[in-house]
Amino acid sequence: MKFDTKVVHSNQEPEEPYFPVSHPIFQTSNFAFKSVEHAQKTFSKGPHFPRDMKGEYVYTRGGNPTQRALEMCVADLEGGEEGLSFSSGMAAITSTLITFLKKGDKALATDTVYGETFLVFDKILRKFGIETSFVDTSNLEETQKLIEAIKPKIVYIETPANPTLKISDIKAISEMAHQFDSLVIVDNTFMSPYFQNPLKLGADIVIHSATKYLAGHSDVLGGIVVSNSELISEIRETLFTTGAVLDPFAAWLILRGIKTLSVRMERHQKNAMKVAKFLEEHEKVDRVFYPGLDSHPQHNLAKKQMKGFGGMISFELKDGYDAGVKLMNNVKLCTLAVSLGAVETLIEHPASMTHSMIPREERLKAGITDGLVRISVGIEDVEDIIEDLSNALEKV
Ligand code: LCS
Repeated sequence: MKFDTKVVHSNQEPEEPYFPVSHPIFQTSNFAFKSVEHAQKTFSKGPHFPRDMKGEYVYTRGGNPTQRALEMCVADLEGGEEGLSFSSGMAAITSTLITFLKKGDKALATDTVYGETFLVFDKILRKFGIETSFVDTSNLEETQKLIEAIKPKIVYIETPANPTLKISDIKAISEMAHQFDSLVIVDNTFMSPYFQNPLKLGADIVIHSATKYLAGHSDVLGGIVVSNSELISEIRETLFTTGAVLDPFAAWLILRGIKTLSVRMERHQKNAMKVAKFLEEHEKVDRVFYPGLDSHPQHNLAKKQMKGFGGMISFELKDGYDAGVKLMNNVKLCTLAVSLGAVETLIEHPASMTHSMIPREERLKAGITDGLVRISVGIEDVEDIIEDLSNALEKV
């Protein structure tokens, strides 16, 4: 099946006995055994799930057919062997990291990762004796130097990064990291599997906050990890033990969202390109960061490793922090909210909102300036989005 067919059908074949067209929600905490022998056979399989998993479920913390349909659907979309679902993107990230890191290990991460991802590395893992070095992974020379110096167990890349839209070269970094047997993990939330497939570029593990483009409607939280079956089995043991599982209804909502992923991503991108061009011309805007613009510092890399440029834009207002606050307080159609990747246009000011927990100096070093604004361009009529931004910018 081609990608646009997979989003609709992958792992959701109508099945016996009722052949429902919409995949069922298995809203159950546990599964009955026909006999002790059946129970023994089921328990003996451990954390390794066969691809065609039927009648082998025990307890929804360890697997559920609705979760499984979603996991295998996203695995198909990413070109990986197997997926694993979690209650949120952060649960997926944390569970994956604690599976492979132990006391004394070193990690390397992109300096401008999502705020809470930064805190997992910098606060939680550090507390357990795991040191993370942050670097601008869009700078290959610096990244290579650091990989050689610390020989990290894990190289964690977010590309495009939240919220600077800096792009890191997944293929080149994977090659560097693999010389030291590091595991390369890529957060692919911003592009979705429609526009970027990190495993095909050499990464070992891909992670999504399914809350964003995969689900797409601002109505559910979830996280997905995709990799080979061996690594997924290891992460599944962590998930089963620590318990950040995705509820079956939430899994179903994400599966439903994915059915329109291709058509939504096309529209997000078309609208974002027009909004980015409008902002680039605006007198109150200093700079616009959108991978689709010629002016983006890694525009050529974006064209090489991504199939499109997505729906996320960030831009710098000339008048800094206060201008950002004024813009936020004057938009009407654009919703002032965190999160991203939804049908609605969402706007936020990282310095006063999502990244306010990062010390100012560190924030500035990572390129998150006081006047930086992030916009997740929705699928509304683009003229309405531009009119709203234009009106609000007049008041800045
Ligand atoms: N990775 C990226 C790139 C994200 O943007 C987020 C959330 C996460 C992981 C975590 O996923 P969650 O646990 O929320 O499902 N980003 C958010 C943001 O920029 N504003 O609010 C949430």
